[in-house]
Amino acid sequence: MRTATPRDELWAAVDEFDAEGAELALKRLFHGIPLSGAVATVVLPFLQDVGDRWEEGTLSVAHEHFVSELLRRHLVASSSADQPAGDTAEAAPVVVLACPAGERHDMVLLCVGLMLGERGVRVRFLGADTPVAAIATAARGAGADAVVLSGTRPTVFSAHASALCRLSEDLPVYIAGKGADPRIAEEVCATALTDEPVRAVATLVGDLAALSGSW
Ligand code: B12
Repeated sequence: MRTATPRDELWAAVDEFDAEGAELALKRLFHGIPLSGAVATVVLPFLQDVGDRWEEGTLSVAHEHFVSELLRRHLVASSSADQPAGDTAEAAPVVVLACPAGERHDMVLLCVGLMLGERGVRVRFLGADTPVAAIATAARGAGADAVVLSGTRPTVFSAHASALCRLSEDLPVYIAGKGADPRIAEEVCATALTDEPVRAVATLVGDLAALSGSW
């Protein structure tokens, strides 16, 4: 008989709404690996399971909400030590991440933000359902070097084409998620990132390093 893996333990705890058991399983899964490794090998595949079970109809709304919040809390807590400090911090580029108005799927964007933070980027995460005007205000206020937006539908971006084109006159705008592709990117004066989060982080870090020479 196959022994239960920590991922099986996590699912068993989630199925029973056992927050303490799920936390323990997450701690085991995250143990001894850097955050980006945990995101790539644990969190994204687990979110994929969530999506698959949702599509199969074997995951209730309550379970989905429970597991999303649990992962969010765990990820944020695990990342708090990773933000740069001191002189390094001042030279580090600033990136604003958000889902435009009407878009609530922000878990993968959160993962991307945490991986960027681990690479030394100063991340300003605005999360779900953020009006483009508010994103522009935050980008100006934070002195951002780039903005990354994610959306599951193309209309999430195209509905704000003129505002996004205005924003892109000031700084590079990237779009990502299932709603992003090169055609929509062109329409909204942005650059489409690959759908693969780890590779997208590498692209962003490369572009930011090229932009801010001192970093
Ligand atoms: C969890 C979930 C929710 C949660 C979101 C929690 C959160 N805070 O993120 C909640 C409950 C809020 C939600 C709400 C809704 N949802 Co929903 N949701 C899902 C679900 C089950 C999982 C999403 C997920 O995290 N998947 C796991 C990740 C790892 O995979 P992924 O999303 O495909 O992303 C991959 C790439 O696209 C990429 N990627 C994604 N984002 C980003 C960002 C960056 C920066 C980068 C680089 C890459 C990247 O990385 C991933 C790995 O390759 C999906 C079903 C599914 N199969 O995905 C539906 C799904 C996305 N939801 C859907 C719908 C319709 C809704 C609702 C409208 C339902 C309703 N009637 O109320 C609402 C409101 C949505 C809104 N206004 O935005 C549809 C979207 C269809 C569409 N394209 O229009 C889906 C596909 C379900 C379905 N088949 O109907 N949902």
